[in-house]
Amino acid sequence: MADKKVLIPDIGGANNVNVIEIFIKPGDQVEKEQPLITLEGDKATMEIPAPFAGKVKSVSIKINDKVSEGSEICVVEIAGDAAEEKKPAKSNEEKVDQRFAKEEEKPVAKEAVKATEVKTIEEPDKTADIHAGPGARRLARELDLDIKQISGSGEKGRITKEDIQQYVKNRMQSGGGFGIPAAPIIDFSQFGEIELKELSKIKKITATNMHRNWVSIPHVTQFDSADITELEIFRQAQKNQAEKKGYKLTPLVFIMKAVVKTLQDFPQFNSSLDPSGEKLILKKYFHIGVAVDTPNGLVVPVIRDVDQKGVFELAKELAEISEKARTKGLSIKEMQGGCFTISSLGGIGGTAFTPIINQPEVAILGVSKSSYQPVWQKDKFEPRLMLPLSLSYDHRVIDGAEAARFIVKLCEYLSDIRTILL
Ligand code: CAO
Repeated sequence: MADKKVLIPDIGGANNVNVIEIFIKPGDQVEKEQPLITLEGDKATMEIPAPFAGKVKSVSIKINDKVSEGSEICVVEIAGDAAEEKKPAKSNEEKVDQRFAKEEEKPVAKEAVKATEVKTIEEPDKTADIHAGPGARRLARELDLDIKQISGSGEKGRITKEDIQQYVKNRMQSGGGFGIPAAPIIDFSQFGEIELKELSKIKKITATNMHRNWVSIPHVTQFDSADITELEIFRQAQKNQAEKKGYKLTPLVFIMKAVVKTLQDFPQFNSSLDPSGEKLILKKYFHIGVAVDTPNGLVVPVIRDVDQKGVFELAKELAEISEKARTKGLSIKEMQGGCFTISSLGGIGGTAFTPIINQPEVAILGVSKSSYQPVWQKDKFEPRLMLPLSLSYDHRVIDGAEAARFIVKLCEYLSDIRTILL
């Protein structure tokens, strides 16, 4: 065992060069040529590699120190054989250190300097003005990234390895991982006045989930319309009773009941794909997620055991949970465990939309605004209240014919709500 000082080697005559990165700390085991620190001069940055392997005993410099050739970087304890091997060359300890500095460090350090310089010469226009250490540049090259596209978070905008990792992560999230070119970064202020507004936490989470669901699930949307003329007569007759108790009896709770009945008829819609992609997990419970629009964004509380509840109970629960979602916020538990989601825009308007499946579910129902339509009945057109429905399904799990049968059956139940009792 012997302690060796590691000194700054010949760095091409540069003096008072800034230390911008230190990769070691006392106790670290370093390998020969492993980068110890990064220096930044006027025109280039360079990593100083370890001249030998060993254990770091102490680090003699700190970030922003100014160093020149011969400045001490650290003291490294080298193991028996390595220490012995070096000793015969010079008996004097100081000379051994000098030997390492002059004869071993120099070629490696020159290599490092050379690599940086070559990069600058090879691509003068592309990267010479980019503030990044050789390690970051190397990583960008290995990942085949254009370092000019990456913004640096380090001092003076220097690009760090973490910036590169974050850039890759962002690209993966924005579709880069699917071979889709990342969207160009545009400075909109060149076209007119703009304002930057931070997205709410809910909107950020929704964005991530929606994007993942959209790109990872092969979606197909099947459309149909349910004749809810009779259902509406029944709902109007019951509405006051609910209002007296302080909540609204909207079409949604009837749709929830009809959906559950249809899920019982078509169990593959009440399932999740096993992570292996080879099995279907069929659920024997019927928890329905309902998309709720809140000032902070979209949330999906889950109403549990809808098969065991009546429409009044569901209406009360829906009123309470949507109020909570809009005012106090929901707990994670209140948003977990859903089997199938209903997204109703019926209170707002529109004739159809393509809802995005709420993974790990395999289907979602979009409900649009009902309106009176002329429908051919035997020998004449009659005004019927028609409810537009949009069923998006995961085509890995559900075939088109099954989806068509599901929505047709759902429309039948809604056309004569008594049939859900059968
Ligand atoms: N057709 C016609 N009228 C409808 C209807 C439909 N499909 N659905 C609801 N209505 C009526 C209701 O009867 C109610 O009218 P009255 O006040 O006269 O009774 C009115 O529209 C408003 O209903 P509502 O929206 O308050 O209640 P709801 O039970 O239909 O929906 C909730 C509750 C929480 C789902 C809803 O308020 C909501 O947040 N919807 C938005 C969901 C959303 O953002 N989805 C998009 C997700 S994907 O981006």
